[in-house]
Amino acid sequence: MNLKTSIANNHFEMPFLNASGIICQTQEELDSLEATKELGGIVTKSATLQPREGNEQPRYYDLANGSINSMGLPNLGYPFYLDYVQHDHSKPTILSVAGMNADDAIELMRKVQDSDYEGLTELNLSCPNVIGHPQTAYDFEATEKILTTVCSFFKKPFGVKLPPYFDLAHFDGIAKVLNKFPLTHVNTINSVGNGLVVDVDKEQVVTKAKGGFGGLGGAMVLPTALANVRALRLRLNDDIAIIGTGGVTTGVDVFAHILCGADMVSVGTQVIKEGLGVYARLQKELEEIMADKGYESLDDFRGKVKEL
Ligand code: RRO
Repeated sequence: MNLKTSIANNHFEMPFLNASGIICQTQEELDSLEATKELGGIVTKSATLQPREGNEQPRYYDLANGSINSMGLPNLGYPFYLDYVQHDHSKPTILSVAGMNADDAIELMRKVQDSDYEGLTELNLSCPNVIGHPQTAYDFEATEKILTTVCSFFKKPFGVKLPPYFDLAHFDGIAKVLNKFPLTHVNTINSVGNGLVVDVDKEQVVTKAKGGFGGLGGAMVLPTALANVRALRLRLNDDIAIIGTGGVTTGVDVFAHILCGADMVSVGTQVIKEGLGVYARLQKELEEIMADKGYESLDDFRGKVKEL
């Protein structure tokens, strides 16, 4: 069975990634990703210009059908992650960066451009949890403006991390913007922003920052994630790859993401629930469903979901 895949000139032995933010903040966590043989690549925590502690605790809450988080971008600051990705690794890296505003995002991309790093960078335009900062990619004009500036100087391979969209007009709108730029990939979806989980026994919300509003992930977001992968695959230029993120708990879910058009699939909440051993299970289950259907490579079914 061949599970190889690629994004631009970056070749991955396996289609599985960690979702940014999941076990990728510290050197020790990144080392544990590197040691996970079923992972095709390593994605860093979104790096900001300055190190950040993130939001007050509690900021992650486990649910039967997913999770809610209000982490608030805790990270060690971009120099650490930019240094990390410039070391030799056994698999490709994706350096995630997130500005607190447009100027920050542009400055971060300049730092990457000026470095010796030649791997993939991912500009996170969709963090839902920074107090007082809306998700950039819901504002198409602002997104176009940032990408126009970035592309005026950034000559390395990069993609963007998107929030989920919920209206066909919005899929049209964001795709029209993204197709103007030489992106390697889009990563869809970030968590479903500003959900609210209520503990009815305590009559209280479950996370501290922003009055309990936070990003939803895990099984409950799978249909939204598949819709975004499919809708963007139908609209984006063919040379823009898609990383499908959201709602994966089984190898069958990975299969569904790829069937909708994903080139790679990343996993967040389920890694928190189950640990890094999840990837061996996902690989086994993906290979089982592919074998049942007589498929030998991801190309055999990628993007081929049928309509009625
Ligand atoms: O750190 C976070 O709160 C966070 C980020 Br940057 C993100 O992109 N998505 C998310 O669910 N949480």
